[in-house]
Amino acid sequence: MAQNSIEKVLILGAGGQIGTELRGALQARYGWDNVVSTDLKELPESAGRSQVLNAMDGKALDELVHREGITQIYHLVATLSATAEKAPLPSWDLNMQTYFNAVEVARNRGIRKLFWPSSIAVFGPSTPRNPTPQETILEPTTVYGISKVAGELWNQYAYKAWGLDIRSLRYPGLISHTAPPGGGTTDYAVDIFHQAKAHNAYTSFLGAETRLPMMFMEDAIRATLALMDAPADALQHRTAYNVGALDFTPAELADAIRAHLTGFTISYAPDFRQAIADSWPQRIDDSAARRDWGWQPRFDLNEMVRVMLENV
Ligand code: VAH
Repeated sequence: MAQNSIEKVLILGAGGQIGTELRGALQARYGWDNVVSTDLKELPESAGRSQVLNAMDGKALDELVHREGITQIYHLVATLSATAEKAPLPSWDLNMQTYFNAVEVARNRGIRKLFWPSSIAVFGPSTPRNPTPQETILEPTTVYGISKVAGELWNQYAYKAWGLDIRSLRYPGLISHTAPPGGGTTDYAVDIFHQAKAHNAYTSFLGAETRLPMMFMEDAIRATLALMDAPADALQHRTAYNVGALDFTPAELADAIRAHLTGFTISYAPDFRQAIADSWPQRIDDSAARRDWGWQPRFDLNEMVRVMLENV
């Protein structure tokens, strides 16, 4: 892929589940030296150009953006749903202050495009669950979900008031083998592979019939780059886009794993995360993403399971 040398890309939270894979895709697209990966913790050599940055420190962020001549920012910092419920106010502060720091630096330093992930967590018990439309009721019951609704509305405000080109996807549960589970309610669908390979058994913290929308990380990265590549005037939604790929229950996932790992067993011990999952969609209507910027998932359940078991 031809490298676009005029872009200089900054990733905040590059050590997380999405960042661990997104940084490679961005390096391939813009060139190894044109991507700066940052996180609160030191990143491995394999991350390429990187440095420690606390995204809560707006001054340090501004200095880095100015020094490096950054033109695009991918802001991936957040405390996810289950973890945020254990520390609501600090999680709100982290999710929102880092968001405002990124928006402020985008305004002051002429950042061309800013990506900020939203989530199916913006939906709540009053939202239609099957399927969940692009435009619908957003009454989340988690702090993480509330922060994502707030961010989506700020995306729209910043576009209309300041012309900031902020783009966002309501990611479903993301499944990858390159980063460990990150405190999300959907992360049972990541941990199950690690446990299956180690013990041929898994105890699910969600009940057998809990249907959730999911996506393999390769599809999520492709969706992110396709959204960022879309012409600005093609985007009809400036809050965030629904994107879908898969949906399954823990029982269905276990059956798909058992087709590869004979004798794999699953048991169920639902915990506080069951109530979070029960407030979320079961299936996503992503027709707006397919219409506006050509979204098309590639991984089905069996292909995702095959690749995960090969690589975990
Ligand atoms: C979480 N994986 O479970 C995240 C996601 C679909 C929810 O944002 O919190």
